[in-house]
Formats: sequence, C-alpha cells, structure tokens
Amino acid sequence: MIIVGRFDARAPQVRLSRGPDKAVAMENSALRARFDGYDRDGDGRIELAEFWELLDALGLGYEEAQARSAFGSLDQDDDGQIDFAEFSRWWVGH
Ligand SMILES: [Ca+2]
Ligand SMILES: [Ca+2]
Repeated sequence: MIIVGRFDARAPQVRLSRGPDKAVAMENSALRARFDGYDRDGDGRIELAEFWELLDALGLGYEEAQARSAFGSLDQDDDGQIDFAEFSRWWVGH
C-alpha cells in the first residue's frame, strides 16, 4: 500500500495517461469494434452462427452442443440473439 502510494506520487504522468475512466472507455470501444467484427451481417446482434465463429476465433473450439449452451447463457433475454449489452457482460466476466 505504502509503496503504491509513493509510486503514484512520484509518477503522476503515468496515472494521467492510464486513468481508470480512459481505460474503461478504450476497453469499451475496443470491445465494440470486436463485437462489430463478429456481427457479420451488421444488424447489431450476434446470432448463433456468428457466435460460433467468435468462439472459433477465440480458439475455444466448442462443439455445436457446447456452443448452443454457451449461447443460451449469454442470451439473457432469450430472443435468440446476443446484443452488445449481453456481449459486454459476458466479456467482462470471461
Ligand atoms: Ca448479426
Ligand atoms: Ca438477447
């Protein structure tokens, strides 16, 4: 704790360039770009087929039953599509 405090006081420029708000905003736009990349038809939702490609891109190599089950746990409102809010909730806990 004491060491962290001294580090912060002696390196304010590091804190400025890596402030928490900015980090979150960057994370969010990076996530949005990722989401848009997986949303192949650009309708703002990730369908099962698109989700499966996402898992593949992450190197998870799910089988269809696993992909369906994972998709169901992300699709919290059960409309058969993953929207950005559902995706980002999953990504944060991933
Ligand atoms: Ca889509
Ligand atoms: Ca949904």
